[in-house]
Amino acid sequence: MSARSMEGNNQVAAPTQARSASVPNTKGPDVKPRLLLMGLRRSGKSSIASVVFHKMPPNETLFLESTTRIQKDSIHSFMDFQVWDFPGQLEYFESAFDLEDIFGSLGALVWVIDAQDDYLDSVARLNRTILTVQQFYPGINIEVFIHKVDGLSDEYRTDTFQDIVQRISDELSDAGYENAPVHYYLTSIYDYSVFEAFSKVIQKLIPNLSTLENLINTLANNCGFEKTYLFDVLSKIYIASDTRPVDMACYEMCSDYIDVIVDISELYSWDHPVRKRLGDQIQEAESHVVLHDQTMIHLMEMNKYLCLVSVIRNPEAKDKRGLIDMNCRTFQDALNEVFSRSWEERSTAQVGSATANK
Ligand SMILES: Nc1nc2c(ncn2[C@@H]2O[C@H](COP(=O)(O)OP(=O)(O)OP(=O)(O)O)[C@@H](O)[C@H]2O)c(=O)[nH]1
Ligand SMILES: [Mg+2]
Repeated sequence: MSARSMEGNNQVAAPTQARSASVPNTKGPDVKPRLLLMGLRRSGKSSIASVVFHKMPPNETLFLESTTRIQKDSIHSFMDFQVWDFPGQLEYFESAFDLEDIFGSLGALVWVIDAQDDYLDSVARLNRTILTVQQFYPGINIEVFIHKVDGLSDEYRTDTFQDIVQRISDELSDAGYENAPVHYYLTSIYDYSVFEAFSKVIQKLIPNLSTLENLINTLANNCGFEKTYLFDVLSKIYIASDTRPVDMACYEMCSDYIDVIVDISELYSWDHPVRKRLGDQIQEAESHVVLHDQTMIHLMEMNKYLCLVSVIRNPEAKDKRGLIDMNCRTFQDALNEVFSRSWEERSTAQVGSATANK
């Protein structure tokens, strides 16, 4: 197993910058999609940003202080984007705020509702926000995170979900919006749901998503993969997958496997004084494991930011590793063409693009 070069590459490059809300810096050629995290105080906005983008262990969010200024995070990854974490209850529709500065950039508004608390006030504010945003910025996706559901029973969770959806859609249809782009997710930082939800939010902002999905579908069909995810290694959100139904257990397994490989890489990829290279080495990490039930997980690093993780249940797959690797390399070439950016310049050796069928 060559587990090199996974470590250290996927930095959230710019540190969190706290800037006064009244002097946003969105002018100029900065066209990064922007994710706005809004909602009432203590609903969990900063916790979500810290857990997903800064690898903070969920328990440590208990010590987060209340946000007093808009926290602007620039995320440099396969796609550059910004995450703005707002203080709760901020009256950004007051004249002190320039709406164009906040909503004027293509992206998503993520509204976080604390489902363990009384949510009526939050829903009312969200309705006001949606109506304003729809009026002036209809291109913004509105993503509602019904959050902290870890503390709720399954039944109560479903009831809460339905009640919130009903209250929002009633208000919107009264105002004449039948098909407003509002999507709902049940989330918690204590399981994978918040990563899954963020994956869906980010995917809507990727211009080439359907091309990526088509490529992954072709690869998965040719190799007999049960499920394939293209992960952003640092945040472990997946930016695309094949279009078969999402299976949370598969996602969790793949996500955990990335952790294993990153840990091994960090432990063993330091420069050993007496270690000699025996020959040319593949740049990217590549690894697989076969579990007790014969399920194979196959991981291949695609570039500085992304890795492809597949679940294979076909018992013959183990004998066809060479073919799987070759198909994944062909996929890698196609992927890097899709994201033709400077960081893929190193892939000079272009292999033929024929995909071999299994
Ligand atoms: N049970 C549970 N608690 C959570 C979850 N997410 C966040 N919390 C807790 O909620 C509390 C508030 O979290 P913050 O992230 O500071 O909330 P915020 O929305 O940023 O609050 P303001 O900055 O004041 O607007 C913290 O004690 C977190 O530990 C979750 O998914 N489940
Ligand atoms: Mg906060």
